[in-house]
Amino acid sequence: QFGWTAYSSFEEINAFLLEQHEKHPNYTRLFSIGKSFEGRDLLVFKISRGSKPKKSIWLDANIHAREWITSAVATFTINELLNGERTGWTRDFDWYILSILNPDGFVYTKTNNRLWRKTRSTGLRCIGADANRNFGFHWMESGSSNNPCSETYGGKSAFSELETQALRDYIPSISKHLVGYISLHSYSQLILLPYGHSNKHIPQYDTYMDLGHRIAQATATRYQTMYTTGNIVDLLYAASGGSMDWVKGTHNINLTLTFELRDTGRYGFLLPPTEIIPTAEEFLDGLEVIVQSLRDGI
Ligand code: 0X9
Ligand code: ZN
Repeated sequence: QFGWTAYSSFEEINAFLLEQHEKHPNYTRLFSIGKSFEGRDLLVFKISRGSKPKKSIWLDANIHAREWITSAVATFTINELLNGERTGWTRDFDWYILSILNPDGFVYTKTNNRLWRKTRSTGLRCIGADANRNFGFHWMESGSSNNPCSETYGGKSAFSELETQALRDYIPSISKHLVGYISLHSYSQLILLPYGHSNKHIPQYDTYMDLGHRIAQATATRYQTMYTTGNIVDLLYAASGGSMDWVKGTHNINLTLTFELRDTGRYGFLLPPTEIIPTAEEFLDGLEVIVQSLRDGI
């Protein structure tokens, strides 16, 4: 029985996605946008009611292998959109949810090394690239390493990884309708605005800071969990080649956000399973603010 009181395996998550598609066949699709280095499918769950394409929201998770809470929140979100309290959000938007962007790394964290971060592509010396440094927008400009053994290795070229190639090749086909792109990471409880390559604020910075503050207010209502909003470089460090930056920079999508979910370091990546549901619930409280703003056409 699939649920959110424990972390699920790759197979369990895929089975859940298939089961949900079969339960709601008329308005959901489950399809692969490519394969990982080790040949696993990159499965997108699409929710689209009615016959006409609507404004679309993209959500991805587990680009970093050890950030297990992110795919748990992604599947929880799918469940809420289909069977829960948030089905109304599918009236106005098409949803694209990629629960596990780095399946090879995710499986490796289950079998070998719980704290693995990168992909599992083989190089001469070390394995894997940081997929969130591998996107072709200001690639290798800052906060990336050219040492293949580093945790933030940008890869041998931009989009060297099959997993980032899949996004590069798929996103253009939906970008016309895409109004929101959200990437889930952990941990630190942050709502991050682009970009990671420079400390220069985007033109709409004030608008998005205001939105971020309203999201943070919403995520705090249920359990008083505090999220901080800001520019990546202001809150964290310079880091170029991230997925959000590429989506924003090359496709000019209106709203792009990166969430760093719970916690602030007590458990870090090893967030206890008892925190999955609260983390997901408060994320959805925040997502409601995003959905509302996109409805109003922020
Ligand atoms: O360093 C990262 O990739 C992210 N933090 S994490 O601890 N989850 O690894 C921050 C993402 C910064 N995002 C972009 N530069 N787009
Ligand atoms: Zn991450």
